[in-house]
Amino acid sequence: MALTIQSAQSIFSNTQVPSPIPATIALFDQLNVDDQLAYLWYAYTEMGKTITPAAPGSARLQLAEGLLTQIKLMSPEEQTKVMRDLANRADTPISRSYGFFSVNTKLAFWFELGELMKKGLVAPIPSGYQMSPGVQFVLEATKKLDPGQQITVLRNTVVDMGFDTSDLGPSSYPKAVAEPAFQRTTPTISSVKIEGVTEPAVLGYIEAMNADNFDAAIALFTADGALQPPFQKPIVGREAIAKYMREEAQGLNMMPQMGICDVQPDGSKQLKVTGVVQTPWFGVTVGMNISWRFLINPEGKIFFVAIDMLASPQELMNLRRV
Ligand code: EQ3
Repeated sequence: MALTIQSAQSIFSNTQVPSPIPATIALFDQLNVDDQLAYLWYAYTEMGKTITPAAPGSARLQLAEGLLTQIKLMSPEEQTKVMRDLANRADTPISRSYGFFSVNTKLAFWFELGELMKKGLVAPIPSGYQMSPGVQFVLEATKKLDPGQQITVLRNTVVDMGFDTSDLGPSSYPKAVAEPAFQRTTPTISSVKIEGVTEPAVLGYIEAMNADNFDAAIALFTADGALQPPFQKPIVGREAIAKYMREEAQGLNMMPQMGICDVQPDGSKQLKVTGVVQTPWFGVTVGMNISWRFLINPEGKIFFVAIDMLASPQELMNLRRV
């Protein structure tokens, strides 16, 4: 029977439990725009007491420099309006430019705005701002998350801001820019051992990703293979996966721990691997508990891999088959 992405998506689905991350983002989405911006400020500064992101490199900041310079020259009222427009996903020139940024450039843009807010060069949260009960509720919910989940909430809310450029025609696309590299601060994890897993495609995938060798990782996929990032639809085909990896998978440290492998009657294999991933934004200070669900075709190529954020550390041990 031919493998399909739809059937691949459901492998080991019975081991998945609801994640508190989308639940927290749903609460955030219900806040009005000023409360959203205030929530992000309080969540970010609270988080900053224990963990702080690494400053983005100058090459990355350069991509956001045009917008940041415009914003610095504005009056505090105009600056606040820009931030509201971004959170509202309004159709304005700045919100459009932001919409075209890659995920890491969006994060770098807000990182820098946060620094400028601290220095008083960009309008802070209005001084008379009274935290609404809604903001307090979402902050309480956020405190219950582990640090890996907290940074995922922050990341995903920032990524969703700005005008949605996906429906705009190619004539409105800005000139393509090369994605700056993330400098690795820790030695590359080269030899991978996963308790219960010896599948070469899986071990090769992790090794290639840990070296940012995306060409090698892509070569392990079938031509019609797919990668499904957390809370997203599958990205299909080698070219699309390669583009995604260059933009979003640089500098990650992947530390798979254990897994199971089921061989199917047609010779394909279904594997579930659990472990920890670190992002270059927070280095070794934050580990995200995740699982990889692989479907390997009978020829040993990756047809599908889904990456899921685990709901709790207990899920690292959850390798049930049924
Ligand atoms: C200024 C301030 C504070 C207030 C203002 O009102 C509003 C905003 C937005 C503000 C600023 C907020 C800032 C600066 C937030 C910064 C957040 C950051 C840097 C978050 C970074 C998070 C990174 C994460 C969650 C990375 C996760 C990566 C994963 C899980 C990777 C998984 C992958 C694996 C394992 C694969 O095998 C394939 C690739 C893939 C990438 C899917």
